[in-house]
Amino acid sequence: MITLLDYGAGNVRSVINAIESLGETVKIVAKGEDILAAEKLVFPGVGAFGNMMHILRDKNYVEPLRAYLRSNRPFLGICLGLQALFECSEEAPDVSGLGLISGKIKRFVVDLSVPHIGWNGLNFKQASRIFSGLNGDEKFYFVHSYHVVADDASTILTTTDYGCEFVSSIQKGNIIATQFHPEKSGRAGLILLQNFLGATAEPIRPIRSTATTTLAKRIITCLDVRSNDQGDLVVTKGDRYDVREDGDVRNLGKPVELAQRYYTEGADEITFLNITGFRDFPLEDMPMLEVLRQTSKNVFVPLTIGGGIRDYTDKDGHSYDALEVAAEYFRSGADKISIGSDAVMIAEAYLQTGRQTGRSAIEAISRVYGNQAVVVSIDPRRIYVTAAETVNHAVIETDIPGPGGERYCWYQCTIKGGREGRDLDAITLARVCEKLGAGEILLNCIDRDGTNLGFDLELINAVAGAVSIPVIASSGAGKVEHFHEVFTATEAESALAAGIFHRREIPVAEVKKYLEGKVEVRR
Ligand code: 1PR
Repeated sequence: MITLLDYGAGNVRSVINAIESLGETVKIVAKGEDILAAEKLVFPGVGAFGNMMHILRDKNYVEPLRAYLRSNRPFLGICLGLQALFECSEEAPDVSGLGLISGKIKRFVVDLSVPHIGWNGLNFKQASRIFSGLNGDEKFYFVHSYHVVADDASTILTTTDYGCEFVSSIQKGNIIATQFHPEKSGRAGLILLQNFLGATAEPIRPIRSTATTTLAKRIITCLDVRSNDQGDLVVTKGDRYDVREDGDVRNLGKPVELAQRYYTEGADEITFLNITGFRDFPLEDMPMLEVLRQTSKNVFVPLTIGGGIRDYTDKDGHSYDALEVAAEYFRSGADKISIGSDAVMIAEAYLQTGRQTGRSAIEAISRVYGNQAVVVSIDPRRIYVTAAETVNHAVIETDIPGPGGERYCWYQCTIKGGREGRDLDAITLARVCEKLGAGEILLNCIDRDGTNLGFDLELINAVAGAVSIPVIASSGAGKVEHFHEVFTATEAESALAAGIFHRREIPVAEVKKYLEGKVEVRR
């Protein structure tokens, strides 16, 4: 029996699912005594350090947790569950941590995107039983803006390189904690978890084949989901966002089955977009939540869900806010949520008043779940102009002239799945959303969606150059070379594709095989 400390923020479902998939049962802590009575305690922390410590104090978990840790019984902390063990964090300078291990949590100051999101390796500093069965070159999933600076080198189990060498796991007696998420790290993560859960693994110190670790470029598969005219929930695919063919919604498969297939084939992340979310309200659209619940049972890579995340009042006058919608998604197995139409409305309101209200979906969700949990999905289309000064938008000079030979264009934001264009450009939207707390940009492109013509490199360079958060390049992938192109000609951290994977034109593994040796990928 594993005892799991769930303090109510973030995706503990994945941790439970991963542990259960290894044949263990999980008991969730309901009161301080449950912590004291635990035989093995797992503490997955997601979100913001200050919020986590406040909740632990409010629930009177701090002293039982300290007592448990002092007793040297098996403990596995994950992400914030690692950071909580230290004295304090720059994320919330007035809030103290558990102080079990001497050291601090600092924000990344690096010339790279922050948060550090994705699959990175480990430099092994000591032997540990949790490494049994690893060859040393595996990658694990990280998502964080702050990292541990430990005073006592003897506690450091592994480090990882990301513009600097930071502590990625620690061990002190039976207390083990990782900055990365084993429950989201595919097979390697499950091996590590199994080693923690079992008692028999021999301590080993794997040897890496390279001197430093490198963050992999991620390959993301995207499932656009909606009900077809028969009422079945299907994965569909648009051609420049038009998902109908001969009057019917294209049906490319069942969401849970396809997600499972992509996990097995090596996708680094899976994104579900409820593309009619602007009409249907997600909390009334239970099938989508069920898709997440079912998928997260067997798929151990990060899951993002988007569509309909906004404040809403139903026909009976019941009001929900975006935070409640997001909370339901996280509880059902999502690691990140993606906001599309509402992000445009939020940015427009911000640009009009110049004030942050603190109440927008982006601010509210990132405050509770952390910036890394909030993706903003942008649906732009090109608008050609004859000269840069003709519009009050971020205009780029383009190598792909318009129909009238225009050499300039701007990228107009749209809402409601491209149905409505707004007086806002994608570059400004990305900048504002980063300021409000978004942790990642999913950059679609209506002109390229479903065309197989390749990613819009000009768009990606313009947006990636304007923000310091990671950008996911999306729309237009038609061959393996397009992935190489987007990773070498732009700063995109990851590339998302849909049609080529759904139609089995190119399997995920083939994309990775082509990229191997050219750009860093997770094998
Ligand atoms: O606005 O917050 O309710 O979110 C709705 C979400 O649904 C948005 O993220 C929006 O991008 C998405 N969406 C809405 N309508 C469509 C549509 O296609 N009619 N899909 C849609 C967007 C674009 C990508 C696609 C890539 C790769 N899909 O996600 O997967 O373009 O495709 P490709 O590799 O085949 O070219 P809200």
